[in-house]
Amino acid sequence: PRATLLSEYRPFSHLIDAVELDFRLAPNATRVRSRIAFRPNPAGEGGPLRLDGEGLTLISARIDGKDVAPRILPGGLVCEVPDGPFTWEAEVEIDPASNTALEGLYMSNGMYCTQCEAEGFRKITYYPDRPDVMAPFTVRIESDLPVLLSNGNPASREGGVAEWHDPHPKPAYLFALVAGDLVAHEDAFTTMEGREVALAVWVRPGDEGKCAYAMDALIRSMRWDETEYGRPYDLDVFNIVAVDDFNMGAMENKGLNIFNSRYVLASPETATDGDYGRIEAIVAHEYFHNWTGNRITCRDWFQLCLKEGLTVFRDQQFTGDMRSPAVKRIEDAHLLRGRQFREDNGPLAHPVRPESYVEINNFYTATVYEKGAELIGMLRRLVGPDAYRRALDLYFERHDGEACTIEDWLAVFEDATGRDLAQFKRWYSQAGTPRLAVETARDGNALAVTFRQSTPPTPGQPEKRPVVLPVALGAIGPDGTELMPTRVIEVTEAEQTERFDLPEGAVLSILRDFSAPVILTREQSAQDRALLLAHDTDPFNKWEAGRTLAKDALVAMITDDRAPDTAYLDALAPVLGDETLDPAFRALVLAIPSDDDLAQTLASAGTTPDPQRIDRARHALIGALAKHLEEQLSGLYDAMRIDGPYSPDAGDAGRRSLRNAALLLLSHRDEGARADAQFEAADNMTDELAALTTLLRIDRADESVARFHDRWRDDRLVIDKWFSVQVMHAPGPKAADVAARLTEHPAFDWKNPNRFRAVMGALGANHAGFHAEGGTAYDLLADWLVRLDPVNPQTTARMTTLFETWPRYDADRQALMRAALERIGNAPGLSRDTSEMVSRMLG
Ligand code: B3K
Ligand code: ZN
Repeated sequence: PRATLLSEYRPFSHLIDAVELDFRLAPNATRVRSRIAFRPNPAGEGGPLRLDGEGLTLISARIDGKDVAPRILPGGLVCEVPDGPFTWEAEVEIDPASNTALEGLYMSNGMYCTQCEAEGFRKITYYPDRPDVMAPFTVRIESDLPVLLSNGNPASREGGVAEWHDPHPKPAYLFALVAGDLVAHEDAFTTMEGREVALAVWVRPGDEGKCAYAMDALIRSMRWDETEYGRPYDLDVFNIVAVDDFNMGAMENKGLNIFNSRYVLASPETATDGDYGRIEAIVAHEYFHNWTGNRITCRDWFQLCLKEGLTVFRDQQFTGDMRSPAVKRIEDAHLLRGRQFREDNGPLAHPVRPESYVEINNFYTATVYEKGAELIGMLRRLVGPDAYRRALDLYFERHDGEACTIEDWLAVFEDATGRDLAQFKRWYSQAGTPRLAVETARDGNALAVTFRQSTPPTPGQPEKRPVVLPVALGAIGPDGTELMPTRVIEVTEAEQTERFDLPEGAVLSILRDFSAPVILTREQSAQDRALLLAHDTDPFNKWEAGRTLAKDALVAMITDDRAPDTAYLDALAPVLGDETLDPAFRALVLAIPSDDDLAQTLASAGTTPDPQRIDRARHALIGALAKHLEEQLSGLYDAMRIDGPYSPDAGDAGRRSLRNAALLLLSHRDEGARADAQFEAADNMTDELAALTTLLRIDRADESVARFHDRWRDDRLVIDKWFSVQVMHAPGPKAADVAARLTEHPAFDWKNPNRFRAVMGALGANHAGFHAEGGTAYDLLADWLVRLDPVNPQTTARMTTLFETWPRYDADRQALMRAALERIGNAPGLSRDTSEMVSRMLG
């Protein structure tokens, strides 16, 4: 299939004044009638009307009331049309019950729902399915099902018919329809403009007790967007619907957000602190899209980061405000390194604004989302918070109701601040993670700091140019006092030297708050790192110092068979015991770098990672840590205990994460005694699952695994966890067997994306297991991807990325992983989605 190119963008031939849709729902034969008022687009190039359409049976088509016979093509139709305005009417038939791809209109447990982004609307009716065609929609739904929902405000409800009207012009990707036997958890919100909004979270009967947290997160998001961005809600209702079969997290359809049920449903017994946090963040994210995405949308899909990068940045700010900004920043930077750096340093590297795609669904990536959010954060840091807010105000004022580009976005910043962003714009077009090397030279009190930036080549981009790097830095004295508070240096050249007046012994703290998404390389002594771990005033770099010490210790253990570095172990103790520090922060300090993180670190330093050695070294460090800090950990385990009812708030969640981090380490000393007791006594899923995970890690979990299943067999979301943890924490050589055995389990409903990911995603996340000798895990994954592809191309294509790291490994593993990819690539009738991914990975 041909690639779509950014350079080939042309406006659509027509504009749309109004859309009316009429659905008569039936599982295998739903009829959709459309009535669309078109008029020529003055900016268009004229010509016939071309509408997108896929898998539709056309029943009839009329223009201005007269039958027409459009030419049906693969992917759409073409029709001669009058020169002026006209009304298009069509009727099509579709088959939602057979739609396993979960794109367009499909069924999940007897309920109808839609997923249209990016190009699913064309599976519902013939339409210009592109984001720059915006129109107000009126939707009529006919069905016996009790709850019938669509976008906008309810207009009428009579007998088996509901009508909805959405006054805000929108692109088709934001269309949504839901019909089912659902119950609502209701609330209300009054906007800053005095609008009364009826809120509802719709779920299957029986789940209504698990909606309170999502509703609470929604209300807090609505308030926050008003106070922080001045953005009120703009309809009389806001509905959220939870569905079990969903390809991703959630979808921001106007006034009718549709969510994967795992990001809505929560109770203390069934959801972990991590689940609560993700629910809060995703509810906020989808809600924030109402302004950044819906009111102002994207001109074309190349501009995806315009809405996604900005909305991720906004949800990160929100979580920081609701919880701890420091902890949130560390978690986000950690996630960026784990997912986005991995992507950016492999065969799938692409710019934040790609310039070509075969299947756009393959570009909903960590680069577009998370690196896209980092670009917003850098802009904010460069112009300052007040100018950022002014620029955003101008963006909303200038572009409300429009479909925009990155050029529009940057122009707003240039106009609001007077800054030239020409060089900054490279961040949007240049793929790859910049390396920033720092060297210092001293002359008395004058400290010269030289920054050298370079970005390695990525597919299709051999040469890279310097980008704008806001580098936040400060300095700490040898006694731990702050010598230089944070200042931001703008590194714009390939090589640039800055001078500071700092006495002998001062230790620089560079890239505070992770101020740019780069890999910082720097020689620094273990003593200096320990000093920063103990005294840095910047929480990110305090954590980073501990992390670098841990990594250095691990790399020495892996490459030189060294014993665990006691300097690292000693440096941790005072931080763990510092009661002025947030327990959530201390838990992050206690976390050991993951196997994948170490593999990436070794690979980018030019060493071929050996998964078994990495796993052994990591285990040895954990053992040493547990032994060295046993008394302190035991004290923490007792001190962090919470008496009283469970609350998902950040304070309690932080205590549980520190306590459970201690539990995991202590299990290497007590043979799981504490974990056994905790598994029995737990009154919440966070503690129960942490205990189970701990027992799995020391390979003493057989009984608890069985008990957990018996306890939770009727709860889908908890059973997903049951599948996942067994594979994720299986000892390396056993992981593929455990996964294979679980795929035989009667509850392995592989067409459900959550369940499929629970097993196969966990296999990919078990580094030693996935890369175990002989490649059985690669083969198992490949077999299942070949099987899933005809059923659900989108989820299949997404999961092929588990192979994206193949170039890192030794020749044997490379050959095995490539062979697995080739086998997937050669599957007959392979989807466009998966074949694009496989060919990009094989290069
Ligand atoms: N915009 C949707 C993602 C759609 C993915 C399409 N394959 C969710 C979000 O980013 O909020
Ligand atoms: Zn989004």
